[in-house]
Amino acid sequence: MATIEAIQGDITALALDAIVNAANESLLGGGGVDGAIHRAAGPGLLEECRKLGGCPTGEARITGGHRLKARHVVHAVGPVWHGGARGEDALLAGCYRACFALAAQHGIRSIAFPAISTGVYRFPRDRACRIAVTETRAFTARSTAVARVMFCCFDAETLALYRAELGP
Ligand code: AR6
Repeated sequence: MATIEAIQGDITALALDAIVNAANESLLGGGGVDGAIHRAAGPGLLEECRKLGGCPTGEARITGGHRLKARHVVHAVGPVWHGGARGEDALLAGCYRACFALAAQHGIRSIAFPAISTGVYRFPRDRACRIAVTETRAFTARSTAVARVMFCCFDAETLALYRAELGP
């Protein structure tokens, strides 16, 4: 059974096989966790991202980690929250599924996720947290590819949501 845990911290500091980026469709950087990852990884990451030609919402792409301690960055494009009637839940679930599919294909055994879409994209945090945990449990129940999943929360409120959802 995989280990699924929530921690509070800066995802750019984690020495796992992969960290996930909350990117936008251009994959060319931005603010929030995306900006932090690009700053920590150095210009080589942007150079590699340019070659990918973007990524639709609900999907993900993979690059190297460059100057990060993580070997890979999985760039997931979460939905912008428009009230919930524009397929936001399914698009966010699709992001998590796409990240796990890439992890399995690339031999990634440990991976950390930020709370995708819950910053600038305004997805309700509790709802996003339930989707993240549901998709993680579904994947780890059907595949042993990934042994460790970490939810890296930037603030204490988000950490509390994940801890409550994950249970004891
Ligand atoms: N480590 C972990 N989590 C972080 C970090 C960090 N260093 N920095 C921020 N967070 P956001 P989105 C948390 O806005 O909502 C960018 O401009 C943050 O507190 O980064 O998916 C992209 O280019 C929040 O809980 O991503 C896109 O245009 C979570 O990460 C757009 O923002 C996600 O917040 C994507 O918006």
